[in-house]
Amino acid sequence: MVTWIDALARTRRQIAGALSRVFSGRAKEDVPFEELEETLLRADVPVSLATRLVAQIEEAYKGLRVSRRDMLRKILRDSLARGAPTGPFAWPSQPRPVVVLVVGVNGSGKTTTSAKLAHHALRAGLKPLLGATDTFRAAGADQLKWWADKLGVESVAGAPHADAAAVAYDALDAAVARKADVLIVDTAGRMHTRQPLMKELQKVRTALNKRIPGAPHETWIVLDATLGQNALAQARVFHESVALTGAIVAKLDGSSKAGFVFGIAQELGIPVLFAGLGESAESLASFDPDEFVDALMGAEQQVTL
Ligand SMILES: Nc1nc2c(ncn2[C@@H]2O[C@H](COP(=O)(O)OP(=O)(O)OP(=O)(O)O)[C@@H](O)[C@H]2O)c(=O)[nH]1
Ligand SMILES: [Mg+2]
Repeated sequence: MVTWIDALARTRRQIAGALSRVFSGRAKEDVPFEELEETLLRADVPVSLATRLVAQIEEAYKGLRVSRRDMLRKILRDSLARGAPTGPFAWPSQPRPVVVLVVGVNGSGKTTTSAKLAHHALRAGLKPLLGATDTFRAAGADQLKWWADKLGVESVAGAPHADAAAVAYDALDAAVARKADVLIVDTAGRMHTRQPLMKELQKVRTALNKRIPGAPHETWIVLDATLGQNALAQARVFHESVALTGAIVAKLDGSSKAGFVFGIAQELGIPVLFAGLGESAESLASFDPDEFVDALMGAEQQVTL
């Protein structure tokens, strides 16, 4: 199991040097504030947050040296707090089934994440069902089916080029008939700039809502962390079309731009619920702002070395 410390190693390496100089400087004149700002931006921390951080650290330089690290940690931590759930994600006890629509661009990690969510539900003692509405590519359904078999979970998939909305409807029908607690609906991810995808997602939502009013109860976007800020721009487009209720950051383990996570809550106002820290079914971690910030800043000795 990959840990937060491992997963954030690449981003941490980017900012460690600058942080170390900021924490160890004796006088304000010794501190490379500009370098700090540049480094934060390179790690895809949003501009507004980086600017505020540097200004506050400059201000705090008048105070005790020991407080700088805590102050930085607090600012970063607070900026993640907006709309964030308190504590690890727990599946709601109502309604049954809970319907989760998983969306995102090509290759962002939707299918893998859908499988990880099914595994998470299984571990919580629930019965998940996976719906494969990616009928655009034959391999899309096969990949989800492979995961379903591996996890011992039931799945419903459509024939290649079948209507995605009809498959979603059938999957929810099956989830009700088989008394599933959670239905996870994986979707196709062609380019977000192409209108057909947004139209298709809207049709999928309408079909789910037709079968159970109120469904889907959650619409989660899977963002590829290696894309950094670019993933945020994509999320905005989805948010306008399908009203996202949460974000999952996939591939955090391969990213050196994890600072973009700060922008999700700030700019989209949706909570980050999970992070993918690896490729296995177990590698989905409930998003923990404290662990995230601590892993980003590193332990004291790691940064000041
Ligand atoms: N290291 C790592 N790899 C991941 C993670 N999540 C997904 N991947 C990998 O990313 C690649 C793409 O994942 P998919 O789940 O197929 O992405 P998708 O969004 O379903 O792709 P399309 O259906 O083609 O749009 C696969 O090789 C996954 O194993 C993660 O958290 N960490
Ligand atoms: Mg897929």
